[in-house]
Amino acid sequence: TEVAPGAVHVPGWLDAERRRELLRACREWARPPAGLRTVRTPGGGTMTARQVCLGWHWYPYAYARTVVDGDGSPVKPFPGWLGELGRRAVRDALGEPVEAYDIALINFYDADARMGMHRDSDEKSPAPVVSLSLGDTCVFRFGNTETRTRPYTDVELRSGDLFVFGGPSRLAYHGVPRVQPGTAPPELGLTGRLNITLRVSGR
Ligand code: MD3
Ligand code: FE
Repeated sequence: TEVAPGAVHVPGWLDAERRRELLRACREWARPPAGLRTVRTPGGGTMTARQVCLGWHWYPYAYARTVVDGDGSPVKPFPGWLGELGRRAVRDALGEPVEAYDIALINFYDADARMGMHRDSDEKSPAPVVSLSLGDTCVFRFGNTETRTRPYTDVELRSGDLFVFGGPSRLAYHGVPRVQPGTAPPELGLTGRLNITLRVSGR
């Protein structure tokens, strides 16, 4: 479903085996060193979703090769198989080829976590962002390129969903106003929500 130009939602895109594989991998990546951390913004705020990065380390508002705002370790490598999954996602959703992905940001949301309206503009490539969701359903708010306010469209993202943001949607404001606790499919064995975004650094 095209939610806006270049923004395509593909519910249930990940098959059951892929969901289990991705969750197992996320649990590995969450472990220290360079594991899951709480992100603090320069204004003194704290992000409620905790994060781990692969390939390039994101911190507000730049990329580095080490966990400059955490334990200082080198960022974990970005695996080739994850990049191939991202390229297949873009081919399926948009029907166009894409450069090689080299960044993954993995956000873990517990029942109370949310993400305020923001734009992702720290990457130097216009390549589409690939988003994969696991666990609890969330309300995802997809806005416009001008303001963090209305007009926006609220979409539920469920376990196994793919969302691709390319073209004019690449720089749209977006956020996660809430998670719906206890909505994860029980067979996955995940409490909370995981979101994996794949990006091209352009470096
Ligand atoms: C639209 N993550 O990691 S996924 C983020 O569910 C982020 O964890 C949310 O926003 C999450 O930056 C939303 C959907 C998403 C991700 C990246 C985008 C939408 C996007 C980049 C550009 C435009
Ligand atoms: Fe974002």
